[in-house]
Amino acid sequence: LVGNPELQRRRRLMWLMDQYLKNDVLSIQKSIVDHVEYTIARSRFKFDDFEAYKATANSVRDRLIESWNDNQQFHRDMDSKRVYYLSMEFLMGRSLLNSIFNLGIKEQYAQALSELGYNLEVVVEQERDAALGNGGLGRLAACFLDSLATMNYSAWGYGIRYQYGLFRQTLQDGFQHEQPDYWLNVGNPWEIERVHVTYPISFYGKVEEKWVEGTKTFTWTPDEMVEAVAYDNPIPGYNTGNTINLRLWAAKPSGEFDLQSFNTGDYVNAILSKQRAETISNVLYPDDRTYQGKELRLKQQYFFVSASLQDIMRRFKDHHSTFDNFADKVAVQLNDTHPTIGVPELMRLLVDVEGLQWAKAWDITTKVFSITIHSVVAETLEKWSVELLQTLLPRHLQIIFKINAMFLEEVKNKIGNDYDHLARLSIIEEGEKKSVKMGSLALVASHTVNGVSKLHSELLKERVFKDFYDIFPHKFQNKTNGVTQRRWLAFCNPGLRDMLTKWLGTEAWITNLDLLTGLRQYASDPILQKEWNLVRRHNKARLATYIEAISGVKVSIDAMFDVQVKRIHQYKRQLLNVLSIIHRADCIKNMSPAEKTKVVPRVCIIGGKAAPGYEIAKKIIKLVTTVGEKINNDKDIGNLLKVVFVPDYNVSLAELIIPASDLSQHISTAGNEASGTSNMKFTMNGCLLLATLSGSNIEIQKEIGDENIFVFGAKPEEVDRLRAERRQFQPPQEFHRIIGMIRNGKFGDTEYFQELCQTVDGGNDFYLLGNDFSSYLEAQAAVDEAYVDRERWTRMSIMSTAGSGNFSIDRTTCEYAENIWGIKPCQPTS
Ligand code: IMP
Ligand code: B1N
Repeated sequence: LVGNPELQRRRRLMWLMDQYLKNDVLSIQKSIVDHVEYTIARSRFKFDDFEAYKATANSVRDRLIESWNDNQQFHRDMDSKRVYYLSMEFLMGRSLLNSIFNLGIKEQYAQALSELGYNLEVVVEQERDAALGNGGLGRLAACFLDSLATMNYSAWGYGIRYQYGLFRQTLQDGFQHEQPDYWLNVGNPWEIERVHVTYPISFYGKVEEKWVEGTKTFTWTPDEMVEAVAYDNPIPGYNTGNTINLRLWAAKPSGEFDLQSFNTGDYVNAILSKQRAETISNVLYPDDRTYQGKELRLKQQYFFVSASLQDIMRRFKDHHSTFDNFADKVAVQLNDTHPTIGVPELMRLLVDVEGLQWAKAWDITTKVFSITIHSVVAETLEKWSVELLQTLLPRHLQIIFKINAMFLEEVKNKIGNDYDHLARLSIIEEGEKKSVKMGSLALVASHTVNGVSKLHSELLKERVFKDFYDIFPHKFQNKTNGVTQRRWLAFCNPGLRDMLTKWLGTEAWITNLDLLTGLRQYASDPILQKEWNLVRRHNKARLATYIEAISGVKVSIDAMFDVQVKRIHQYKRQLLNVLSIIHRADCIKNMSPAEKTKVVPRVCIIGGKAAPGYEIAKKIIKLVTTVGEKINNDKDIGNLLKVVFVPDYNVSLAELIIPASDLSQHISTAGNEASGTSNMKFTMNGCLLLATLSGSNIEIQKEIGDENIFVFGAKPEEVDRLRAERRQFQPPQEFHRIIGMIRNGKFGDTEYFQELCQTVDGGNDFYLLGNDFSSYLEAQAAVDEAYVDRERWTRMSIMSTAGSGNFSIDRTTCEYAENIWGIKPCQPTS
């Protein structure tokens, strides 16, 4: 041994790595102050709350890295099959509380900080949200990661490290203004930059065909090249060492083009032009659901998908010399059509770069990909013009044409030469401007496609992808969304968490949410009811304090907190909510003092962002704020009704609002919301739903029982007919009257609101506000009636929580793992 320096070195390394960081209070304190001094270079005698946050985060990061390293090594050794979740958006929110909670060291951190003179609750508030997503789709991706880690799957997320996340919303004079969210300005302790994990990503240029030894080969000579640099974000599972990875790519100028561009003699401009590379990962597109066909967006998609696939193949090749069992080790989930360019990219990498035969490569590709669709109508599915693809990704366009030709040849054998039918199936949309239908491309290449709620998955089969369903019925599945009960119950609602654990006699519900049904037997128990309401009042008080701080409006926690928070969209019908608020205010004003004593006081809370170019949505925000101003200052109404618009709704605000809500509204036109996920979060937290027959509302109703939810409005199967007949439909008098009030300037800005009012004029009313108005008001009356019966309301609230087990993302994840990905949980001890 003495003579063998290499063995000595290894011995020493083993000894040095022998111990993990300790998690007793003293060790944690030591690591926090060490980071104060050595990482952020402040003095341990003087650091503020923000610096305390940074030091704390860094000390948690050290612990995450330990389990991240172990976990990656374990799965490397096991050569386990992995799922790769490709998503343009990951709406992670904050990490500190999530991490220490999942690592099981929250109490120690709270005490450690407290003894140092800091308050954990204040410290966690210093963190900026990671808002790399628009709403439901991005938050779903984040919930998946939490669940995959918790349930010991081998999984990676791949996405883009946007410099600017979703814009911050401010209100000026009641109008939405957008501010850039430069979230990285203050540093991001949760990421690990991997300067050496980089891949070249090419754009533009031309393709040359050559015959080499009897086969045609293709050489793509690009005109632009950037580098994708990896940033790893460790995602800890709850109560397990399984810390998985979210790898986000940032664009950097590529070294490869130095020679060419720098020989021009124009050194400064050459540098400037290289800087443009970085714009690719600069900004998250703030539109959800509308597709715009912008070149930069396609560049972003190709950029992150190509980097991810190159990385996946590199990892596979570390262990395997051929691609024969690639599909046994790799599953790639496409989060909506956004990463679909991965299909021709994998084909290109396998055929052009790795030299596989087309047929072999196609066989692999179709075994690897599966896709989740989140849209409800074909019109919102992405299409890219052939012209743009030809310019930006010429080789991919060739591959897409070939995939299409082979596919159409195959279906011709089944359906014959019915050209209309073939045209509908074709991946290429013909017409004046040809385009590539990304949904169709993904469907042809994927072994499985799924919708996100039962109703939505049926709609995919019957409408959106009917032609594909007819020929590939076996590809279609449903996977109803879920949410993680760790973030959305256990740590955003600590009062309820402790109570659940006490009444169920176990904490196991944190990883097995079905156990909540155990609560049903106590739903009428006066002791539980009392404790339940105490917790709820405490949560409402927290929110009331926040509301007063941001808006100056004082709200009573005895009032019903009636909440609608989500992106502002016409189909989500915030306007319907506002109309009923105006109606309520008007009724109250016309009441006698005796009648007023019977009114259930309400605080109507509305929040959400409008896409910057979505004028109608912005007008809705202005209407809410104007109506709020008027009502809140009306002495005749007083505390019976308050209306608050909470600006900059984000994940952290959702964590404050959801546990404090009595009623929440999910009132999109029937069938128009693919699923919805905040409805699940509200239900889990004991908030009652006022809901239409849309998306997962239907499944929630089934789980918690008809008597515990307020459902109204048209049925999904009636919507087409009602739309077709809307010109003849006469909305109730009340509806006209309220619209008239807005039109006639009761809320000022007469001119500004005209266009908004027109959207619900008989012939225009696409989202059927007029049709559903009466039934909505009836449901609202039923809500009031239930609320005054405290015993009944509390029972309904308990039954909501008790029935929410099915909406744990863990259930969703298991279904994907078993029925789509073919992966099994696996961890060192099992
Ligand atoms: P839903 O559309 O109400 O089902 O919202 C889905 C989820 O997306 C919410 O529970 C939030 O976590 C998140 N979310 C929705 N809108 C926003 C937003 O404007 N900013 C950040 N997160 C949002
Ligand atoms: O995905 C959520 C669902 O719960 C919602 O019902 C659904 O509306 C949402 C383009 C989207 N659909 N489509 C998007 C987002 C960003 C973008 O650029 C489309 N988001 C949804 C989770 O399944």
